[in-house]
Amino acid sequence: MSEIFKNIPVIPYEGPASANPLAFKYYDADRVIMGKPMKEHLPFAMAWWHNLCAAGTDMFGRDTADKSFGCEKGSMEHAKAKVDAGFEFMQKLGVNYFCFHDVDIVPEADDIKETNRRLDEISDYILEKMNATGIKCLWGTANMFSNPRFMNGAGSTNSADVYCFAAAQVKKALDITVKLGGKGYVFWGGREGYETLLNTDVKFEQENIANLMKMAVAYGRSIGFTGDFYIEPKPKEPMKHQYDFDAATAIGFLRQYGLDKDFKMNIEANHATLAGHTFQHDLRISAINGMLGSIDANQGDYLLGWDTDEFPFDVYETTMCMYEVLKAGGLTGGFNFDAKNRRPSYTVEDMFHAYILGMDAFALGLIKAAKLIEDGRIDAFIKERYASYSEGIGAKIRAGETTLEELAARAEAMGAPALPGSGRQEYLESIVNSVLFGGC
Ligand code: XUL
Ligand code: CO
Repeated sequence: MSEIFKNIPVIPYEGPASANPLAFKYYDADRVIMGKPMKEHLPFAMAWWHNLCAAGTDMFGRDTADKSFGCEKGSMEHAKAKVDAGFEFMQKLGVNYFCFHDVDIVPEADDIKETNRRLDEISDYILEKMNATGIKCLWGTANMFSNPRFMNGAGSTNSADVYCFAAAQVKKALDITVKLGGKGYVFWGGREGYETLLNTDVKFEQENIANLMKMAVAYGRSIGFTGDFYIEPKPKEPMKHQYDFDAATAIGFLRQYGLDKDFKMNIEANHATLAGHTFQHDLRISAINGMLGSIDANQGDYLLGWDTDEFPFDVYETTMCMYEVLKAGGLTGGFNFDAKNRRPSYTVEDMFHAYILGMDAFALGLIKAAKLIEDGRIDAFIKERYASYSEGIGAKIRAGETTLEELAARAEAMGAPALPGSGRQEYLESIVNSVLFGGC
């Protein structure tokens, strides 16, 4: 097999002073941060769909990039060329994982039996490459949103026949994920929602989604899948309202239907911001519920109200992300670049620049988050902020040993409380800036 990205070398680490566009400035795989090498803190994954399939088509224009890899698109030869390209790409960057949808790795046929045959064939080929390179599968998923049959959803569809097709796709995607040793299996409910409540039975649809997930857990465990199932919350787009709105909503849903032991969250930065949260918020909500599983690493655009899937660039965001990840003791999953080049960045070099940007942005975030934690002032401030609960009546409240009458009597005896301590937001933000930029 000949080299595909001929003008691109293996990407070296050259340090912050380097001006080489094809070198890492901050991602130094073996550098130890808080007792662990960067590559273990940051198990990066390539998203098959954006990197090897998407070529720049948007609502107003066609492809700008050539992702044919010298083959006819839609053929099995092309599917195999994508495998070759993907593995060469990951090896050159030192990316050790990939994520895929069923229809990213093969062209979908009209007959599901033929699609499944193609999946068997391509997964044999992927497995060969995995064994030869040591690259692993982070997670797999089924695309249950592109085919017109899923216009009203997959688990939430009004058609029992379409529901069977959703089940068939989940079953096969699980087979392939297990065959490739995937650590996780994702449900992103792209069309699991509604356009109008006038035609929608929300309770009915949510029960059906939960049942599909229960069957997936039962089947996955029966074929030896020991990893985590993930919900990837997103509030809207393509549907007006999606049921997995954000981490809090998805966690409530999982608990309601008894799925919380098998599922965790796959938090995507741009989905959290679409829900009106920060990325950090959804990570924190997942972490405090013991459900921070994996991350779709990207960012949105503050000027645009949709899912732009940009490569992570904002180091404040990656720092606060890594702060949450370090505090949570790491991820069981990894960091999947669910991100695409901007449409005018259509060359092979751009594909590599994008991953270098993303990996460096997360490496910087990791370095700075570790410094914030080691600095200790933020933790100390938070501890002090709640100090009134560490003794006396506060400690009694925390222990759940008070009654409303007792507290009301205390309030009356006090007359008026002292104002709570200052939140000191500006002071805390200046600590973040001095940790981020202190060395200049
Ligand atoms: C779409 C999205 C998906 C999921 C997998 O917004 O994030 O690509 O990550 O289906
Ligand atoms: Co995603």
